Amino acid sequence: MQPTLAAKKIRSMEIRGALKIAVTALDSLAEFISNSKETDKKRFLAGLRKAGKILKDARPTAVSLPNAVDYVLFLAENTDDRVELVRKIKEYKNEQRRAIDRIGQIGSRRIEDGDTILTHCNSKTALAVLLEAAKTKDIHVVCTETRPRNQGYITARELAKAGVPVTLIIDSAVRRTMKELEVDKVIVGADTVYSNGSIINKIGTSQVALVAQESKVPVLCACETLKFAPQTLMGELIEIEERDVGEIRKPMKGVKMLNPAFDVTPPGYIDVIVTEDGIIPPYMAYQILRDKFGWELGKMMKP
Ligand code: RI2
Repeated sequence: MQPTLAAKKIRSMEIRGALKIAVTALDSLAEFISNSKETDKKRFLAGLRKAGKILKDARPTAVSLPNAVDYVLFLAENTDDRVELVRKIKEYKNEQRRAIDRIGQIGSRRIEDGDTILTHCNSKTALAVLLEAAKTKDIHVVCTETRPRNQGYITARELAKAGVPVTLIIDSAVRRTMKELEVDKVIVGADTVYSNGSIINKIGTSQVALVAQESKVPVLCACETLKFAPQTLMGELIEIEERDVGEIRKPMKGVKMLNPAFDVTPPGYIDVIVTEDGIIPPYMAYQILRDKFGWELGKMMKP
């Protein structure tokens, strides 16, 4: 898919989910590289950067998207072999697929037989944990609707299709349900992880986490390391996407509406982040950025 078309589909959320949009960007850039007739490396790279920017600008919050684009640019700058470049992009994409499977396996060990687990929105990564756990354990999943785009319906449908007992609730029923249904755990995905271990996820996640803490219910976040944000080490904040208020309802005379798509949950409200490299406390996010990606405090300051 051409970068402009891919960006359009990402913006409209026809293609959505933090990992899916990153993988779509990888596919789109691989196609761009394969189709490019540009023989001059400088001009080729300029074109690739432009395509990358179009994709990055599609949605501002999930860093998986710019991280994936930047990785392709890094590879492209360091090779003249475009066939090899496309092969490496595909390999990176497969790595992300393996990451989800691994998170599913690792995370499912934290789920116990008989658990009732609440999830918010639709995270393929969180779902991988639930589906893996359901293979060997009896679990019951509570899904929030996740207004205004109702991604919770997708989660509920997928779980029901897999034969997992599932209950759908409205977003404002989280506190009551946590107690009524004796929820044992909360599991969510993430769009971005800050270097201090805060997570950005679908709007409402921080409220769910707050209620979970009040009820002493552990919160698990299932998230690939691709979603860790290196720029936050240097104090950069991640923009929270404000979407069209038309997603909420028709305009009301004299009423202003706000439609933020994400919120930030501080690390104190999250018990663990399940990554493909293992389960970590959220405060270890800096270590992932340092040890896996080589981003080290003090060494990356621009003069
Ligand atoms: P996976 C989604 O954002 C949700 O916030 C979800 O928790 C997160 O991306 C991670 O999704 P949106 O695209 O990568 O629905 O785990 O706005 O699928």
